[in-house]
Amino acid sequence: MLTTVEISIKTREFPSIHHNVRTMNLTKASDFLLLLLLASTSLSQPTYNRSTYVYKNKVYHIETFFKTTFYSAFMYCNKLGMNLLMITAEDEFDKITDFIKSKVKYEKDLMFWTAGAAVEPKEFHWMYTGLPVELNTRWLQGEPNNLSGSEYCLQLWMNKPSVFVLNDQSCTTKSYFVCQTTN
Ligand SMILES: [Ca+2]
Repeated sequence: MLTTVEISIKTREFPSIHHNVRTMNLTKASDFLLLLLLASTSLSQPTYNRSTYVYKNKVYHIETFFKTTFYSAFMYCNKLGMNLLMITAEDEFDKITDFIKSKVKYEKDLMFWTAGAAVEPKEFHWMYTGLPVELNTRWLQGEPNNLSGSEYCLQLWMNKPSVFVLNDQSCTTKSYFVCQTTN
């Protein structure tokens, strides 16, 4: 005897599950268990995870699982088919830092590498385009300072709770980083 199982699922969020449920006529308990497994597998794979942000025509990946140097962060983003972060507008700075603030807890020295590098001390350009970093109001007061003559890489720094600023930092310092889609 056939048993039809009706399960209410938001089709907009999980269209594949809905499709499978609607087309299955369950004949025995093993089929029902298979259905539950299918549902749990699909539910555990959302479209974007907590570290992904989309704004305008870019997708951003916020890496807070491990800290690394500017160089390794640069290569890691390339491995993902992405670039290290380039912020080219004031609204982009606000949006990406607001997203990070909504996802991470403040801690001392909470920093994120960007793709900014100094062609001369305190003169920052984006590595991928060669264009100058034009976020002059976003530097922490007194930065860039090229401390000890060794700060040639650009980072976002949450220097106090809910406040992000720019800072030049030694490229071998280990910190989190942000990748973005290439465009
Ligand atoms: Ca500095």
